[in-house]
Amino acid sequence: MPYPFKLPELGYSYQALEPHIDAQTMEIHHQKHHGAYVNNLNAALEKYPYLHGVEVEVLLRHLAALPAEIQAAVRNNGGGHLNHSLFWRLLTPGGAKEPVGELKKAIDEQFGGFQALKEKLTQAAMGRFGSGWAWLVKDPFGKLHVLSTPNQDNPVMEGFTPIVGIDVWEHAYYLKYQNRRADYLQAIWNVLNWGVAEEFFKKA
Ligand code: MN3
Repeated sequence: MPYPFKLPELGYSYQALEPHIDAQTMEIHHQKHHGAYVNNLNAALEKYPYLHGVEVEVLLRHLAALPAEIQAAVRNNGGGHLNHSLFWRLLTPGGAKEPVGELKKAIDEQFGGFQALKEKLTQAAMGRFGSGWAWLVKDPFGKLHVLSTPNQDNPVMEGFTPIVGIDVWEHAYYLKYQNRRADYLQAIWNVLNWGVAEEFFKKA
């Protein structure tokens, strides 16, 4: 959905991911952090009606073509909006707790199994200095990659399609885990919905 962008409903309660991700973190993360990205993105685009029909993925793929004065705002807030919209979907309660279907097959073939993928994703997430994201992505030629991005950059900016994204900004875990990013990353596997990841993989 293009401009005006709206904060999507989670589709589940803020408590739903307890005890792995606490309700207060979810509420602040969704309403305040994601809410601010949406408001700031809309504010940046307000003066540019010719961009009002454009989806956020397309804006992010073509940042260099945007008016110079809004490139940074669209990168940070458009990225923030897209990243979190994907993240809430991937955390939807229920679903498979490990890879299924076509995605499982690709992970087994390309990484040697789920355990090996988990280790790679955890490494990418631990290795991201400061704020950013760890990702499982698909390239345009059908291959999977694990990578990390700084700040709110999304892999679509580099031509990849996101399959799984893990938010490693401190706001995603600090209230419950404080500085212990590793503990948050251990807990995240309990709440990732691999059925949704499989949908993203098949659409890519
Ligand atoms: Mn976040």
